[in-house]
Amino acid sequence: FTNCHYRKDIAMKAIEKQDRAPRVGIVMGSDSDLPVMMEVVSVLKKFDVPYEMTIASAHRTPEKAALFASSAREKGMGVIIAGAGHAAHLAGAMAAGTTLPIIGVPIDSSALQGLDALLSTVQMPPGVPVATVAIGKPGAYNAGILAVQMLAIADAELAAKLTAFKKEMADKVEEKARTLVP
Ligand code: RP5
Repeated sequence: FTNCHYRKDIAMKAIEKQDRAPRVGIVMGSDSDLPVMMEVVSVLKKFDVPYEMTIASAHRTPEKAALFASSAREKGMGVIIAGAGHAAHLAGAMAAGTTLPIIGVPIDSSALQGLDALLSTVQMPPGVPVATVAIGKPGAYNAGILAVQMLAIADAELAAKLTAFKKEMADKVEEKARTLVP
């Protein structure tokens, strides 16, 4: 990580030691992506899903990125979430190196405010898909939910938590509707 204490503090919270095998891999191109990718961490913590998070760049540290992808399945991961900005090739690099599903988060770190990253992430060639979510924090949050939904296909306990989560959301909407429209 850089010497920026703010980022380091966030990273330390995310990289707290976990005693369970990771079920989700989280990778991002730079430490500057951390404030966005922490949205993923907040979702995985809410659902109590263990994860492994790292910084690896498709362009700056390609070997590290390739190793993260190729070793993910044997570590126990069921899905990888990759976030990157600018000409964002990290999610595609993950998809090239594993048969696990990949969720791509386009990060709004460039002058084009993430539109470049969105197109780079979503426009994968046939046969190598990346499930691409929205730009920035809302996308990272949804990437976390989507990862939990993928794991819940074969996990009844997680599926029950998702049902409760959906009810919670619906209740909040109803509560607001009752307040505004008596
Ligand atoms: C991308 O370039 C990273 O994912 C990040 O969003 C962007 C800027 O990186 P830094 O210059 O902040 O390290 O590769």
